[in-house]
Amino acid sequence: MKYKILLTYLLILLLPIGLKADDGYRLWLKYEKLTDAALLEQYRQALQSYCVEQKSATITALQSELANGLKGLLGNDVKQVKSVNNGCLLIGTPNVSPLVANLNLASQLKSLGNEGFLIKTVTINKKQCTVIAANKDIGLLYGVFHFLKLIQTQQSIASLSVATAPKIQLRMLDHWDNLDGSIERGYAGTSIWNWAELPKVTDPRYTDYARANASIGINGTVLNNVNANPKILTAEYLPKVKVLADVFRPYGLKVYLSISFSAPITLGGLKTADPLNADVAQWWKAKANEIYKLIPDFGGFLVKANSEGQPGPQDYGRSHAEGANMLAAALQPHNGIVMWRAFVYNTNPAEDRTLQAYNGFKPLDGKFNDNVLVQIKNGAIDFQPREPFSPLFGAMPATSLMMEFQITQEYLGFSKHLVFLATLFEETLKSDTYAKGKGSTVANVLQGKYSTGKLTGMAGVSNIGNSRNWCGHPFGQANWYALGRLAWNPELTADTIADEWIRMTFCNDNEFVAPIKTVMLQSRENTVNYMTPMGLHHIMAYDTHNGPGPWVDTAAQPNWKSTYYHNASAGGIGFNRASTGSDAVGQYFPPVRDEFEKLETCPENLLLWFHNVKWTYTTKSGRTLWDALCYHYYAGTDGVKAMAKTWDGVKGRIDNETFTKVQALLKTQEEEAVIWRNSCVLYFQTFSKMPIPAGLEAPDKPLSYYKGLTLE
Ligand code: BDP
Repeated sequence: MKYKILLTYLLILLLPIGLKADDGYRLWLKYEKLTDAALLEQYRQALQSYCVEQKSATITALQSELANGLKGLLGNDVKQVKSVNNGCLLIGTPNVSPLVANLNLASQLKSLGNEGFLIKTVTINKKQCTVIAANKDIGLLYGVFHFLKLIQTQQSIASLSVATAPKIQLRMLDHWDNLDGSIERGYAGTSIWNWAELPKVTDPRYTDYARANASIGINGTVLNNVNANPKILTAEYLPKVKVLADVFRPYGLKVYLSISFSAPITLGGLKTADPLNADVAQWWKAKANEIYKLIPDFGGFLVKANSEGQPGPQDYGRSHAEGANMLAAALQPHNGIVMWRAFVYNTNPAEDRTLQAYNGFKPLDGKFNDNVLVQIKNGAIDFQPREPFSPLFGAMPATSLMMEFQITQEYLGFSKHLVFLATLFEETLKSDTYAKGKGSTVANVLQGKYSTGKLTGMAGVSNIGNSRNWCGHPFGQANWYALGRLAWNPELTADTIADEWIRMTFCNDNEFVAPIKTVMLQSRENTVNYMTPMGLHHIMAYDTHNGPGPWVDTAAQPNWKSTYYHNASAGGIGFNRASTGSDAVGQYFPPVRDEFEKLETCPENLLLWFHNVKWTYTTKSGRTLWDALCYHYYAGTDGVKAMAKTWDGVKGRIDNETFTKVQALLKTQEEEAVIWRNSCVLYFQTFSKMPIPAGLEAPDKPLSYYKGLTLE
């Protein structure tokens, strides 16, 4: 017995430092001391000192990040020096730092713009050093984060030659935060912006927010909900916004605001918000001047207009372009921009909702001012677990287009389900629009390769709240991380991103990294399977979107009903969007159009998005549609079970606090996946009248039970 107690004590003493309780606050910037002694020695040799010859707020931020990061990772202080010696990390821009200027990097820096950077192993006065060079200080900060990542992920820094620059200009987080602290579709607590305390009190969390964004290259933040409260533009709120902009500035993070199009009426007391009215234009000009006086580098406006009840130019018979251009003219003298959302659809059930954004915006191609971007959601409906890419990408070659992804999991299990969204993002980005022939992927469109528009952008609707670990689910952080990485380089793979994130967030132990990467990469397909397989969509609980609701048949507008989308009947299931139906396929270029058009060539994971299919239709697996659908639902729940089992298997490899939290969340996910599966299978069975295939576990409760359930 005594020995047992002694052994337990010994084991506790032997636990590596990395296993101490972790509340997730530090995100992927943990900087825990490396445990591999040999590697540690190599890094210490290569990093004996660092040298920075310039000063600015960004440089101060960079120095503090570097000093803290290296102290954490290496376990010792790395001293700052004035002249280089062996093992020195030199950081600077050639126009300010003489030591960097001597390295003649001009030709290599030329193509890297304001935000790119070089990291190279160099010899200076016969001393072996590493240089981080850039054209601007912000490039240096990005370079330092990249360099720290190399160490966090335990890569060799012995002979480096990194040159990278962002492929997309505007890399944005959109907060749907309301001024009362609530967050539309937010599941990680309330807003991190404490409007009541601002501008007097500045929460240190704002700096950590900026650090995290800079570490992944995000350079813009929209602070407030697209369903905008006009008050954000008042003299009461703008000084609060200014304080946030001041905190974020050294980190290269610009502030933007969502505006309400009718603000000239609600705030300005005008009788109209007609964009062609001179007083209205003048009101916005004066408002822009007022903002820029406080925030000289203010980014601009994000606008939801004539969508879901929001005011807009169409209220006055004007077009979206006329509305956007009027605002753009007010911002243009200050170099501000307008992000005008294409998420616009009406209540008319006769016109397929998926057609409407394209039909409304394509005719406006070429009509927007140079400082306007049209912001398009990844799919034509609304952030579903799987949608085909929006046909608008590729359809507006004379307009600057930007992507809007949703990081917060409105339709994917909130912060209760582990769903790594990088695979969803990657699937969209890799989709080929064929706008300019083969290879015209959405990623290429977003890089502006085929456009005469001048701006490029990618935004993610944030999943951040004031919960201690920022995103609620510990794996929710990975989706914030993924958005930043893909906005910097939309050609990255989900695999690479998962690998980096796991190593930085948890550990480099391969017995952990490999299985958990598999979990992450399979997680989204599991969710598609237990929620909306084979192209089903928008069949979740009404309004809350929490849990299944395929039976939802009454709603404030017809195209909010589940039955509108799945069309299940004795004859089959799915939305006919082929040329015999709504002809949504006609919005795509051939050969995509032809592929979607025909039942035989339509990808089965989008089958019911484009077709109404008989229950007895033979799918590629040889199964009837009904059987195939059932198998997908069961594969989804089996997949979650497998994820939970894998997680159980890594116990002891990370801290217990995070381990038990994720374990409990996976349990909830498993339960909710079964609820999704049973609800959908039982409900659709009332139409197919076919048995659940033999060997699949029968639902334990009747449909009426599931219809009465409300998920927490
Ligand atoms: C939907 C959300 C709604 C948003 C809207 C939007 O349900 O809360 O306001 O999108 O993007 O996904 O404007």
